[in-house]
Amino acid sequence: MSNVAAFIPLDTDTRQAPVLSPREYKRETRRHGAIALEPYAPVLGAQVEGFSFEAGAPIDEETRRFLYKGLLDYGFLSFAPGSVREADFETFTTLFGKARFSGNPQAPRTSDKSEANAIDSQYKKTRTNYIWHIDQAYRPNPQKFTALFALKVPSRGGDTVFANASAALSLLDPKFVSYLETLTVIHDADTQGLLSLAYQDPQGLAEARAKNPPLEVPLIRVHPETGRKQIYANELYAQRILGVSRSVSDHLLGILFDLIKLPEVGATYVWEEGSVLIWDNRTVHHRGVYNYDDQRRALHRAVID
Ligand SMILES: O=C(O)CCC(=O)C(=O)O
Ligand SMILES: [Fe+2]
Repeated sequence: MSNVAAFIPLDTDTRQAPVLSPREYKRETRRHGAIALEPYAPVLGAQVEGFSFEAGAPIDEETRRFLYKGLLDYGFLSFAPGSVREADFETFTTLFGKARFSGNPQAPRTSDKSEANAIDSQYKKTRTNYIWHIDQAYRPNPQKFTALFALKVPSRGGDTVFANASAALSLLDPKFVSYLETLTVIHDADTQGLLSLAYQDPQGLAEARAKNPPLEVPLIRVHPETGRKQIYANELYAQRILGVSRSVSDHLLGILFDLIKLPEVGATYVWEEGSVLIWDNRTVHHRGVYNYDDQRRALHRAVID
């Protein structure tokens, strides 16, 4: 019995084949001129050193490409306080694509002219950002990247946690992955109440629901730029896998959700005021950590296509 295919990794059975190798994830420091990308967690993220952004000061194309490629390869890039000023945040994000507004009544624009929205505990009372998800995975074309600027952070807690959903998938037996790749899942914005909690007025809610009908999506998605496969189903939006019984759907989704939560494939980002993080929404899943009572936590957020 040496060929037992284990689906859930990292228990005590040493016959399990899959072991994460940080080497596969190119975890070396990468440099371009004065800029260095320092790996953050073993299979996810890099902190950008020696870089500061000035709106109006041109950034050469090679530097922009270096950062863009780093974002694809590492899954997220973080920038220490002082690298990007609050007023320059939105312009900074356009290095990676085009910013578009993506908020709701509880996560409004940061100003009239801004495409960025705020996630501010002073007026955001819904808790859907604390459930593991991929942003907008209930829409046909979710954004490529999401960026956050930390305006106000609790004295302790309020981190954001990330999971490399390609690394998580790689822990499964390839034969099992081949089966999962044949399946689709219904994603719905309101599976955990994202819309019904955010929209208080019935008409606004009806419009938001009509704009975002339930969508059939692949359980496993392929990154269009890197070709890597990723667990696409997530707890915030997945309803059920099609073509199997409710029980099989629940169990398969449970396996995938458990993998996303493994610390081995993840990174915990501890915010400081003024720090910025941008993630590849085609590589990672994420959620906020709600352990800061009634302290204020305010992030500015830009969605980039
Ligand atoms: O509150 C957080 O840390 C996560 C926020 C989030 O999900 C988002 O900005 O898309
Ligand atoms: Fe999110």
